[in-house]
Amino acid sequence: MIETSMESILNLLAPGKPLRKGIDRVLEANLGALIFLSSKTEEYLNEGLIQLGFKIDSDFQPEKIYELAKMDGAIILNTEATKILYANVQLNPDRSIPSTETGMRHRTAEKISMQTGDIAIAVSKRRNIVSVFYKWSKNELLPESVLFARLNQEITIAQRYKQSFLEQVEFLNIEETKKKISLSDVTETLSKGLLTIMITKGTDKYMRELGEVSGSAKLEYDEILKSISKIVGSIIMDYHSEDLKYQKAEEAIELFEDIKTEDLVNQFIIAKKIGYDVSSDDELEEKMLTPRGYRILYSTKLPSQAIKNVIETFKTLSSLMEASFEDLTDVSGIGKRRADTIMGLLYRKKKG
Ligand code: 3AT
Ligand code: 3AT
Ligand code: MN
Repeated sequence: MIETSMESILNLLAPGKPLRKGIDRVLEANLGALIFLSSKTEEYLNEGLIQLGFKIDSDFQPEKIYELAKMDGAIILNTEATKILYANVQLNPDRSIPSTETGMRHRTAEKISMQTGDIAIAVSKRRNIVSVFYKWSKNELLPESVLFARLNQEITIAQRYKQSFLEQVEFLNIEETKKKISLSDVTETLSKGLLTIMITKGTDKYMRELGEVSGSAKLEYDEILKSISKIVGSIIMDYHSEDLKYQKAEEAIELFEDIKTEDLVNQFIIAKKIGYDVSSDDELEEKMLTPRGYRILYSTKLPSQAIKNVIETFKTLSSLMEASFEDLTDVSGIGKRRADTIMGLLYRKKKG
């Protein structure tokens, strides 16, 4: 993931980080603060953009922010928030810059951030909220308890989708042995899997803000993304109209990278993404497909090249199911141990 600037800012402000601790102290004491993370302090002083104030010049400590917030004016930090440079500073951003805020502290924070491209944080005394201004964007920091509740709520929703997806996969597992899979079975399964991934990914905004305190939700998040992406990817590779050349199953999800959220429930669009141009429900249900066998093979620890060789040899899961031990060991990359593993899998699949 690319680290955007707002992301690194929220990281500086994650619960437990020193800057956030300082701000939390200010909030608890019902004080306000205006904190400016200045990148060119000397230049700003010369331009009159900032007007001192007391020189502090010390390492950042949360308690100091609280003490300094008792004074009027702004507190100036370096951009990494590791040093407190000045306090009781008057900020004079360009008056002609428009602002959508009302109070002076918030207007000043918004304007100076637009003017300089630096970060300004307004801690509201009256409303007990923290607003982070960066260039043209504003983010309100939610209290940890609220973030935590929302994160857990959304992870719970993701878990429900995951469950429903896995039930649908189980249905595919059974139907595949009877060789009756319709295109609509496949698109419905993919739809559920892709929704699970999308909902799970949606929780990362809370996790970014919560940082290290995301706790077990973070583990669940990683688990869902890893396991579900692999299954969804191997279903795509099983049923796509062409044999795709991805090394890892989860890479196949890139076919859906540009799909709009609302299209994740559109069976025709999903069908099209996996290479089938259909326009009616009847076509979706009547088009019968045969899996190649990627999903069952990716469920093992076999290296992807060996999997590729097996698929190239047998083409479909049904002809793979007919393979003998010797047929398997004839495949390049498949020795006796691997052939054994595959035979065991196929045996269990035949028994249903
Ligand atoms: P007290 O210390 O409260 O008697 P003060 O002169 O220190 O008065 P404050 O800083 O408490 O004043 O601010 C009171 C209001 O004045 C709040 C804000 O609307 C306005 N204000 C404060 N600082 C500025 C500023 N730099 N530019 C424009 N308005 C300001
Ligand atoms: P609250 O929500 O009331 O905390 P506000 O945006 O309504 O914030 P105020 O006008 O009440 O802001 O001002 C509160 C304090 O903010 C007053 C002063 O200490 C500081 N402040 C306001 N404008 C400036 C400025 N231009 N430079 C430095 N400090 C300022
Ligand atoms: Mn006010």
